[in-house]
Amino acid sequence: MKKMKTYDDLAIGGAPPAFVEPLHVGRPNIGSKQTFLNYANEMLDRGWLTNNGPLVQEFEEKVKCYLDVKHCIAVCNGTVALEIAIRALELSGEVIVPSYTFIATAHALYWQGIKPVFADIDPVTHNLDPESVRSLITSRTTAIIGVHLWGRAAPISALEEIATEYGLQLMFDAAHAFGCSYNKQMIGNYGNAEVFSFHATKFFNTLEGGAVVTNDDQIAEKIRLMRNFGFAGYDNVVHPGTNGKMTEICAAMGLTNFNHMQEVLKENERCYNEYAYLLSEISAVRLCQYDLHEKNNFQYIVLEVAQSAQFNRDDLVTALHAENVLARKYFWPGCHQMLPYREKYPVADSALPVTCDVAERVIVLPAGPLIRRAQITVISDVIRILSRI
Ligand code: T4K
Repeated sequence: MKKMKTYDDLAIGGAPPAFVEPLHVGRPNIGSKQTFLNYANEMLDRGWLTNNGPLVQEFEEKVKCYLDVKHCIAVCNGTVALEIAIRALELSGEVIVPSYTFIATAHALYWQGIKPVFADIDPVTHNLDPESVRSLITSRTTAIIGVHLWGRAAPISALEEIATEYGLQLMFDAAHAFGCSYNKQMIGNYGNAEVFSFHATKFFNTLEGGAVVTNDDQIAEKIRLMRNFGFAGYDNVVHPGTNGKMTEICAAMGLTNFNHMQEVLKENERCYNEYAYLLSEISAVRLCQYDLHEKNNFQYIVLEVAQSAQFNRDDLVTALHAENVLARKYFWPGCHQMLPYREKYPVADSALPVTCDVAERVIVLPAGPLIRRAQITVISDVIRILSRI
């Protein structure tokens, strides 16, 4: 009979770590090295390295077709994509965003002199709570930025309704949601514009990179100009712009990874299902669900430690790190508690109870094609042992 493992079998209980090499969250998904190198070779032979080169143009066409969206403007990263979109939509004053997101969502506003106003989230979806959004609208509010956290769509219809009712712009930070859908339509088609990150750690990466996508011709034109300092031809600057261009080598990685995306998706789903199976009987944790009627990229394995559990999230992080499983506390603390914002929002904690609670209980586990079932079994065993103590 298989011997039941105990606390002493954990590395924090004295045993050696389960893994010699660390298991990371966010290992990059990399397609065929040869294809990438071929693109790189062609690029070097051509001597065209950046500034809207042929690989960037081909990449933008692929993204447009894949999402069935009218315009894709590829940029150097997701944060700059947010900043340019915010500029192009002429947001000002106050903009409502979730506090439970990566700090870039808030910084992209603050960096441009706009006040991020933090709304609370839904405890199950971890996305904006429309009622909280509604309660924060003032005469200074110009927009709402929803985040499709973990690739799960923000409450798009409810936010559209609020935006229409109050005459606000609506944008989405879709950094996590490439390849995901809402009401059977690809994310990228909602609001005035949506922004993707193609960072190395994302489901789909271009090393560093991002894109703004929109179905609005005028906004697209403006963003395209703003990405390149506002130049409309030689010597003619028509907008205040920045250097937001995607390089050719990044587009080469994107084109390479397009060929590989379905494989990654299949592996991500396999990994998710294995976690779901092995964790299903541990009541101390809840694995966040994806809506199986929609397209999902299954990039994130997100666990909530139950309030009633014998251990807390930080205990679990400590136990996993001791085994060399480098789980992460995304996104703790909420943006409103980070140094640049906390003095400005001294009462935010009481206004954002769900954010504070979720941020204390969520842990993100290593996932993706490189993670094997045997490793998931060990991770699940660690959680099982902790929950028995
Ligand atoms: N909006 C949202 C909702 C976002 O989540 C993000 C980015 C953005 C906007 C902004 O988009 P970008 O400007 O970044 O395009 C990471 C990423 O750097 C960041 O892109 C991402 N969100 C965030 C959720 O995660 P960190 O501070 O956790 O990165 P780091 O260096 O700790 O790496 C994370 C893990 O990935 C580690 O376990 C190691 C592994 N890793 C990382 C890299 C870069 C690798 O194995 N290989 C690599 O090359 O922010």
